[in-house]
Amino acid sequence: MSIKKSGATIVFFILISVGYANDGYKLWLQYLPFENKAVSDYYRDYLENISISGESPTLDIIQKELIIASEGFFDQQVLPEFSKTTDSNLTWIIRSEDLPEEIKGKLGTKLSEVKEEGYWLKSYQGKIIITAKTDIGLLYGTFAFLKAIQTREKLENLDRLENPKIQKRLLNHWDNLNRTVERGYAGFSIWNWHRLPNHIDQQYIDYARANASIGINGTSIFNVNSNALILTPEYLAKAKALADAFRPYGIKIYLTARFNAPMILDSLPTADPLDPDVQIWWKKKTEEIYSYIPDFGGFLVKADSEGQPGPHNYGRTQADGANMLADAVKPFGGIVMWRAFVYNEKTPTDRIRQAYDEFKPLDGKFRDNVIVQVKNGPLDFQPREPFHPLFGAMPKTPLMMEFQITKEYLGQETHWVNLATMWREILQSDTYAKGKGSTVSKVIDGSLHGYKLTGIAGVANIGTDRNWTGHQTAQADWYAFGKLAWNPDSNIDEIAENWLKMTFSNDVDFVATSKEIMLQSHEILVNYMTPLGLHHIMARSHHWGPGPWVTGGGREDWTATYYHKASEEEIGFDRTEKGSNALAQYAPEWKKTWGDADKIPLEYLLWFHRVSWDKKLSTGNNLWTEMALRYQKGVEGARWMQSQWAKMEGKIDQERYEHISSFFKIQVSEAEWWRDSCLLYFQQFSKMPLPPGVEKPKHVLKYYLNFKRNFVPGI
Ligand code: GCW
Repeated sequence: MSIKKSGATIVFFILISVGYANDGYKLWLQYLPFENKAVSDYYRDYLENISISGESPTLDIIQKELIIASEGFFDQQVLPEFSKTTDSNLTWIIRSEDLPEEIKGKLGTKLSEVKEEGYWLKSYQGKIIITAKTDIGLLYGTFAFLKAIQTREKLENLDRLENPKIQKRLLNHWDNLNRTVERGYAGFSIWNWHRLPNHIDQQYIDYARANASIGINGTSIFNVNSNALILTPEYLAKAKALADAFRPYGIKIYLTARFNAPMILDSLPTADPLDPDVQIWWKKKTEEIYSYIPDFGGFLVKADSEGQPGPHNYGRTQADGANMLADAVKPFGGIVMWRAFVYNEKTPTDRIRQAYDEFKPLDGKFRDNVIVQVKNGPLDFQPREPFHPLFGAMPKTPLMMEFQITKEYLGQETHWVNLATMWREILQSDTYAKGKGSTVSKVIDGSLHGYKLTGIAGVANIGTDRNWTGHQTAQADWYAFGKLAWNPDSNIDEIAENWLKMTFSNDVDFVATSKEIMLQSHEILVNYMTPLGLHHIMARSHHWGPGPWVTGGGREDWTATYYHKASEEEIGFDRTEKGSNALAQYAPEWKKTWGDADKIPLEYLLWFHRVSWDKKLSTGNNLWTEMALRYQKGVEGARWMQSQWAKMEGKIDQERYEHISSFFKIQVSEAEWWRDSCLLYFQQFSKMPLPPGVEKPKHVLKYYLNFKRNFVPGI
């Protein structure tokens, strides 16, 4: 094979090994050998004959990626050769401005639709042209081309012009300087602070490759529960080393800012955002950061929440705090991502209403380089929540989405649950802000309110585990996050299917069966953890496993009983006007359905209503029976997933097959644990027997109440 680029001829001999054990390190960039000669011959033409026009570190990366891909695809020695574009090349990788005039003319005005990070894959007179305005666009286009091959698309008819719909597409790492990861379940932090800045681990490069392959263009490398040390020269030098390594992949570094850093690092008497000395301190600190990282993306801030300092400490608003930092980064083109996850430790009102109550009146009061980062739901990444009512309520303030890729509340990386299903539910929810069809996706891609700044963040699920994410299938959530960040209206069935093909195999049966598992998995998990709108009933602190009995302690809104309020008569949180009226934060259209206990979809029933145990539901069952049957259904669902997976043996490599099989043992037993303990606990209130079809719990309630596990990861 030959890949041609700018003159020089380089010859590589690369030995191919196929069929060896696969630990999953290569993620969806497996580039597995073609299944037969016909397929191999078909793609060989396009892969043998590639030209790359120009010179840059990013183009070098493209060249390397094509070599890696060819090594994987072809079970033979590879002989790449690089030279300038000639007519004989079948695949061209070329900036649009460098296209020959004749071709530019033929491609017409559509070429101008390709924006900064966009690309166009175009089959043209027997060639594939990968063109873009920028080298990063070419990198994205190359990954799209390789994906088309990995998923066995026909290339002759390719005509794919893509631009990202969201500008800032970030991972948020909750990684600490001691390398623990808050809510991380895949080992330790991949950032080896001790060895940085001099040692750039190969894993950083592979991290950047993986992210670039799905269009992620930013990363906040440090926990939002921040440590001011990250802003000191010692750590800035380390962050700079990462920024330098990531730059050619189109990835910018962002840092979390601890609000009282001026007091901690330089003994200022205050961190009041309106104090001129504090403002000067941040300006100087920002200048210093930019002297290390000239394209530093900006700050991510968690303030006035869960013990983090913030503007409240000085009687100031969230806008005062955000604007102070925004002014500091403004001259350098930086932004501030200010989190809306703000709630008071005294629980003055229903916790889920507090962010809206605080931020809504501030709409329009933020600088234009501030974007407010809002979690998908108003509580905290529960298995199911309605969308956050701030979406649609802040027309004058750009809002970005925060999803949690790491599965703090969804099985902590040992359960197979496809998060894209849950994310779609949120993204396609209608805010009705401008009438029907005002979906959350349109809020965050900026089209609904005309936001100038748009963004999305995913709390990373990445660690030092060989397969990066703990569960092999949790890689799918990282992948899907990137795809939905690029286009929040993407089809999640296709995302799942492509991920399976790229990661494991194109075998039709394998893809169909595994996709079905993925698409059902979220509803199954909701059933065995939090059916009917139950929420926050997990164990205290480490949040692993069930804990509907969690009560007392320092904070009411960190207990389970605060949320389910079970009594002998009823259960659920009344959020209608008779209760906390959090429902009023949504558009009136929602009041009609969600406000009525008889009309509300059962998925949200106990989120918004207190319901008596014997109330007859639309299914014909009373509440208790429905709850018990749903828990049972969840367990059966987990067993169904397990049995479907068992049929996949032999269709993929044995190592990953077995890895996933053994995780199913955990998932099924934990599903039973959730069912048994929650039903036994709630039965104390309902005082009704388990309906037929629901298995008898394995232990008595006392066993579950006393169950303790030491050293659960992630805290
Ligand atoms: O869900 C909670 C987590 C905290 C996290 C917090 C947040 C980083 O339990 O660990 O802190 O959310 O999002 O700030």
